[in-house]
Amino acid sequence: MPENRNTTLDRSCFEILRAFFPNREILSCEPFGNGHINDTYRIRTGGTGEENAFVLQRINRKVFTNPPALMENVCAVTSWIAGKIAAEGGDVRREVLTFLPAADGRFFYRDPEGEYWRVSLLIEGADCFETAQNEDIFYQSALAFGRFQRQLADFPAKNLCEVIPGFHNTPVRCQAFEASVKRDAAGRAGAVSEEIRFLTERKALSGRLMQALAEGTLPLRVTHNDTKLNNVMIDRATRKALCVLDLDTVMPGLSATDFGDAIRFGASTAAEDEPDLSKVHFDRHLYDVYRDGFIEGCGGALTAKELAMLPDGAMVITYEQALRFLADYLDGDVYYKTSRPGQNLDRARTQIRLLQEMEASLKNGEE
Ligand code: GN1
Ligand code: MG
Repeated sequence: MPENRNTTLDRSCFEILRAFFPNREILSCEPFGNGHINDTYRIRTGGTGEENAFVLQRINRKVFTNPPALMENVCAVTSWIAGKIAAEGGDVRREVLTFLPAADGRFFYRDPEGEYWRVSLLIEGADCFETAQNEDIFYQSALAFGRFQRQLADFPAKNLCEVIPGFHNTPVRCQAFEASVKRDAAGRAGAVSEEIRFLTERKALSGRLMQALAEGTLPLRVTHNDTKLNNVMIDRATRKALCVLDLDTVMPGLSATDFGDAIRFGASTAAEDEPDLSKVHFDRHLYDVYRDGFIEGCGGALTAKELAMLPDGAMVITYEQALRFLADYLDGDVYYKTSRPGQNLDRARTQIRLLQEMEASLKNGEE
């Protein structure tokens, strides 16, 4: 292997790649994308096959404590989706992530330092967007996440491992928030009493989805849990959604939370950490655009109750995210990465503003 072909290629990368490509020449390995959790590289290899470009990722072990179980989830879901795409005559290599086995047949490689690595095919001729440059892109992301629900509607969700237990268990998030208020580890609670009051007054909202799940009126689904716009690849030529990315948080969950997280992030007129609240609004038109795309993508897979509870999903997840951001602010900024003081408080405030406007616009679930 010519280890001097590319200066960005470090030696340890070669060792890892050898586990996946024992017989291929590695031409380049460069940092790729702008994920906040995992380290990602683009690989180009020699070889006669048509596939010579790949994505190599190191799984963040601090966030994901059981990478083999995570990869079992991911591979079970991607192979299930691949089966659906093949049956419908789609392009399996571009419409779902394809992971490669290492030489030992497992879909990850554990290096001598105990780090976990995986390789997938690079989908070329497609882009991810950080913000909805126009509503068509947002609509396309809705179609993609809806389609994800449709393709997995008959997958036995219970077989998946709960990668992060209680991830969208809002009552549990609420308890954690109350504990953070009580602890007041960073001595900040006094200055944010208004925000604490707002969230405390809405405690009843936290149980709305989990209660429906417990009563059996909402079904357990396979959910993506990170349904942000930038986790969908859009085909450069057709401008249509191709493929859903970032499957690390795929777990059993509720369709309403996947819908709600996308709305919380995408149907806002400002960034999640915008300090000037006068710029932050819930964009009802974008909500409608996303809802229509999501329902179309689901292709009839959702029950009437799930459809009726989509607005609750938006409100509950926005509420939950406000709890999480404010709790982290009170804890002294220990979970979310911050690049400036007060960023978590700004984030909590944007979520509160969005929730207020959602309450007015969505009328507690009754549109
Ligand atoms: C985290 O790192 P990122 O942006 O993929 C968080 C999500 C939050 C989001 C808020 C594992 O996701 O739940 O919605 O920040 N992921 C985890 O921006 O906690
Ligand atoms: Mg993510």
